[in-house]
Amino acid sequence: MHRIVMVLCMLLTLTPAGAQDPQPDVDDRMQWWREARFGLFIHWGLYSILEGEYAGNPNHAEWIRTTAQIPVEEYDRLLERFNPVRFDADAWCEMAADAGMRYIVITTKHHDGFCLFDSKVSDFDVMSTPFQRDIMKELSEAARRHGLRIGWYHSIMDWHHPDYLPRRGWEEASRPADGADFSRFVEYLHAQVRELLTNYGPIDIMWFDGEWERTWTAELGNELYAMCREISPETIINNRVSKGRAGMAGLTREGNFAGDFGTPEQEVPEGGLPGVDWESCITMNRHWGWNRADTDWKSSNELIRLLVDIASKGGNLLLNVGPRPDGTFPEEAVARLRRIGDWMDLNGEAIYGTQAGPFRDLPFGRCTMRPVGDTTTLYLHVFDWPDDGTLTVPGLGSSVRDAHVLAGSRVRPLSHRRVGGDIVLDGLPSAPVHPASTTIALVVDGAPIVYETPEIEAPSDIFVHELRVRARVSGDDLEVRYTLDGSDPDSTSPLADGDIIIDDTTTLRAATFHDGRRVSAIAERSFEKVEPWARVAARRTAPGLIRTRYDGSFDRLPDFSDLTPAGVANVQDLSLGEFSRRERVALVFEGYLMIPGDDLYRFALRSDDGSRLIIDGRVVVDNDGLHAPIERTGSAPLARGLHRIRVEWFNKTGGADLHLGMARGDGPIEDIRTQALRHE
Ligand code: FHN
Repeated sequence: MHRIVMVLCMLLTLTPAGAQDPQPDVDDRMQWWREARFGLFIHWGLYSILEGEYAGNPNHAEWIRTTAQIPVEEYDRLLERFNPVRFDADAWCEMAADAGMRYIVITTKHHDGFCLFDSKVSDFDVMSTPFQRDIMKELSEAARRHGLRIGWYHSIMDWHHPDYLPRRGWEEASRPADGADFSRFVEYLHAQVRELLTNYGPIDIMWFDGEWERTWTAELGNELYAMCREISPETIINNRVSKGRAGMAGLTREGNFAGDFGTPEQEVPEGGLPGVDWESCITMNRHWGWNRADTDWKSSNELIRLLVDIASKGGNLLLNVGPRPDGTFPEEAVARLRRIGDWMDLNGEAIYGTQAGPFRDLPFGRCTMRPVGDTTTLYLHVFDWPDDGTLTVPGLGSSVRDAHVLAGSRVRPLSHRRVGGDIVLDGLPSAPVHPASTTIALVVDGAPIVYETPEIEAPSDIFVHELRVRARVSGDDLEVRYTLDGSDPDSTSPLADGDIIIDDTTTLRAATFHDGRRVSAIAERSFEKVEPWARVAARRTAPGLIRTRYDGSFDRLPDFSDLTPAGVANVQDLSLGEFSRRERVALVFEGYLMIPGDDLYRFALRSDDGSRLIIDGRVVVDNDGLHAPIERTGSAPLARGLHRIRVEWFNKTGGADLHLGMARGDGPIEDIRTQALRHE
């Protein structure tokens, strides 16, 4: 019986569309999107007029109203300057189609609240500018003329509507929230989404954003999702409609969070995620909106490899362009789109409608695949072209029917032979077809059989007493055998068929076996038995921690020794309390953590924005940076008794979050008991 190797995927679950939808409905409406693999993201609006520069600072973009703290009255005057006379929807769509893109997602309204469409419920729209043309109308019609699908990006967060809450901290005084009614804002949001889904023909995607602030809830998100479903059943909706997005990693946390696909941002999930729909949105340079000073453009070859990498993991790439104030695309973007299109002309079949390849990693590049009848075509994307005319495909157990290089009409056949658990291809041309990536099509019988190197799973590489470790590979009739004495595993080595208990410093070496024969490389991982960090002596202690506040605008955790405290308090735990709504603030929590027994302890620190956990003066978790709520973990071997603990945190603007959990040994991560927190 053939085995399909399920590529080990990140321990993430995706709640399919609005959990109430039966899967078949989702599969039907997602089909075109799964085939498409590649779309164009467009960030355009009033902010584009400023080209990223304000008061001598050239590093702004679509957030400029907030990052430059521009008063709303001043920002509104940009309406008079919005007149992109060179905007040509057909030219945009032609460039996207020629690049091999299958859909476009454009900002109908970004966080600044300006609407690029003719809205009957707002005057802060394109009809209040000299341009007076409905951009969504022109673009949706042009897209269909060019065979493209059309999607609307729409921000929930709105820095202009009087009923949106919260206000930006810096403008609370100048733009008070008196009389603001968030439920009235929700009605406004619904009214505009209804306009967008009913006034412009069939809309293929609703791409929500700006969902992270505390006023927007999962309940409101699920309601908005349901409304979109009702108005336009065929429209697919991203996971930012609700509250399920796990930070910039973008995939959907477990729970009842609506959304048809995950939305990693500026990153690509580590491994393939079989059965999960996700799309990475990524900029060509460093900004979403146009920034004239940003010359840090990714090369065309980097962007081609990015598309290949994402497709090889079963995802879509939404590649961004930030048009200039006059409505044209930057020359750098035009050139990149053209070169990507040249590559797609030759290799599109290895991207469109393919699935994640069956290999966890390949030394020479990536792999996408497509089942075809009783065979599977494996598309090997070779980044590093061999100079000896041969290419080894490691661990491929399948029978090969055909192998050839994709080179347009110049298809070039290759010979192939089996060497142990590998397939070796011969007769490769001396030069690659394309410097970014050359595709070799390998047709194999049935579903691919891949002998993966075992994955060695362990909660940590260090331990105090013992560690439970697993060495696993997917596949019905594959075995994993291992050694702990540094020797190579062979057919007589112990089977890894459950927990392997490690109770001394050692290196575990494991390999995959099939019919008594080793068919994979050897995986190895070392584990060290360590002494726990000694407890610290403390004078009399009392419950709780000491929290010190520092006011300021930070992009990273500051050096607190340079700052003057703005307030000190005794607190019960790490709850943010009033600070969950504060901007431009940093907090330091200090005291002791009571540890119940000698062991290895794992810590999970989640925050928005940055944070850091320090125990006995050593950094155990570093979660610094400007980001939405994301969690990072770390571990420390601790002796029974008191240990000095320090948690640093800051929030610049928008949502705020801080949470610390801990686990003993390989137990579950749990909230820290307040009784375990002490201070002198
Ligand atoms: O804040 C926005 C940002 O401006 C941009 O629109 C990105 C694109 O996905 N989304 C938000 C940040 O996650």
